[in-house]
Amino acid sequence: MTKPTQRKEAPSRARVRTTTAEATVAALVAHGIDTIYALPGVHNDSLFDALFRAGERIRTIHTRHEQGAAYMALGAALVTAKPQVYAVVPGPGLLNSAAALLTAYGMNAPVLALIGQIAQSAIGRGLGHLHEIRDQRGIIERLVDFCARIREPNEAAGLVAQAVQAMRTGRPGPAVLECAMDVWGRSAPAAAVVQPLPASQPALDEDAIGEAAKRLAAAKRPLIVAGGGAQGASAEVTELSGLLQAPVLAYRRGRGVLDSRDPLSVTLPLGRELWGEADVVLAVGTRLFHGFTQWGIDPGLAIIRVDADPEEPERFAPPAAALIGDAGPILSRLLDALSGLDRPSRRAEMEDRQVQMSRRLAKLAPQIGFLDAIRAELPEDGIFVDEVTQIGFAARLLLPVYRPRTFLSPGYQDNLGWGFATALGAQHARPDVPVLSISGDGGFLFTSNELATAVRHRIPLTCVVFNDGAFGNVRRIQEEQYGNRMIANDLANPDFVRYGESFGAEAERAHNPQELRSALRRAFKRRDGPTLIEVPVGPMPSPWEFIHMPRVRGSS
Ligand SMILES: Cc1ncc(C[n+]2csc(CCOP(=O)(O)OP(=O)(O)O)c2C)c(N)n1
Ligand SMILES: [Mg+2]
Repeated sequence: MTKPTQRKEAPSRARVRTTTAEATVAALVAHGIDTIYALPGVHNDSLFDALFRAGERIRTIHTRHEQGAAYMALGAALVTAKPQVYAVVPGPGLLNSAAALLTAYGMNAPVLALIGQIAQSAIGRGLGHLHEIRDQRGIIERLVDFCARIREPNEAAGLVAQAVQAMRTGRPGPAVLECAMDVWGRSAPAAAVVQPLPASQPALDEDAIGEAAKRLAAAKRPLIVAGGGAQGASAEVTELSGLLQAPVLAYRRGRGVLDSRDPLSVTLPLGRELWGEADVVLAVGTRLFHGFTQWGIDPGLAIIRVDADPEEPERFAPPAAALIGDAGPILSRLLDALSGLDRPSRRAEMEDRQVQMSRRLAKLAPQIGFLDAIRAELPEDGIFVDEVTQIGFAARLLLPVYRPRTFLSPGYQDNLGWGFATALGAQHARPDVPVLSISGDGGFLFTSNELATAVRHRIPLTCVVFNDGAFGNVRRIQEEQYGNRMIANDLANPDFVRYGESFGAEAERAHNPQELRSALRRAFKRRDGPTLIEVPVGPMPSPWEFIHMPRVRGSS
């Protein structure tokens, strides 16, 4: 096999030529990228050839649909907090991956998409070339903040560096590099390797820190709200919570920032009660969607925002203080400013309130039974990937989460079908811990074709499919709110065990929480390929009264 060009043997640098594809791959490697999730096609043939010739420096994981490649990159980005890359053909390839790109945007995940293009000179002319799409660039620009086209070999390294810098600067998020099919293979004298560009951080605003510290020190009922932007600042949030004796509310993306075993750790329903009582809210890396749009605000509530995005704090209502930048260093500075603070413990009060809230939530008993089984078997550092399904909705409220980045939830897109393929990427990027994907029978079939990818690449993901033969959530809404007029909610399913086995996955059926526990124990021991566990279930009690809750303060 031909190995990558050994520069040492080249007579002089000027005579070494590099293609755009080779320069792009070299730049990705220089940025620490070791995997590319991809689905090939003629527009990207030269890119795949460069990936072949890069040998072990970068692994190519090919999927069965472009959405699988993009979701896998998303899952890998969420568990590693590092940029991850996928590559697909233009037009249909781009659009097939678009829901995942949209989700990456909503989740501020650093996913870099390499998207092919028709021949450079044909772009924009509407001649009907293979996979041509009107204004591909314009479509991409609606989806991500950074998009550029590599037009010649010497632009490649610089544009990769800019894309990675953009993904890491300010509010993180996805980026796209396009490249025309005739440009990938074009060569030029090799350019110097471009070093990664620093992600710029805004200077700490000492006045805002002072204002925030003053308000927090004087607060009688402080509440911390943690979102996805707090995942990298778990230690600081935990320390602040202890110092202020402030409960920490997390719902989907902030779960795991404060260990659920801490009585100050709360999810939505208790969080809403505390929101109603709070005089100061410290919002870390969160849009505060529930607070602003459902629970209400009034002049008695001062809101301090910590956010990577300078535009975020002003979006709904002007904050009492806005601290812009990475949550970790900002919260460290706040901790310094608050040192010596002594607050009476709220442990007994919070333990009591947690018990009372658990009594109300006990209504979700069927979901709780399965979640208890999952938590009992999933190790403390195991990763749980949720879905838009009954067990997923309940997990957001009830599954104890012990560490940051171990609970993946799709945020405000809440797009059915994200779970299995995202979990596959998470498991590929973190082979050292078990990853558990849960789905409904509806959501699972969105990306279950990627079982073939899991088998082909020996990814030991465990997936549990809760099969109620329906888009159960839709069905319950039709029952309760539309006079039982049932439409488009019943599902004809495969036999999931035989389906899984036919791919070469291990598969079994579990009929209750105890059987699920033993099935999970077997699955987590298996490290050479995927396991599918089907759990037949009936309708489950609605979680929505604990998610969409009425106003607790202010007037509309
Ligand atoms: C991309 C997308 N399409 C449609 C929906 C609307 N939707 C929300 S839940 C749901 C049904 C989910 O069915 P299933 O996965 O079987 O879970 P169940 O509710 O039965 O537990 C649908 C269609 C969505 N959230 N996202
Ligand atoms: Mg279902």
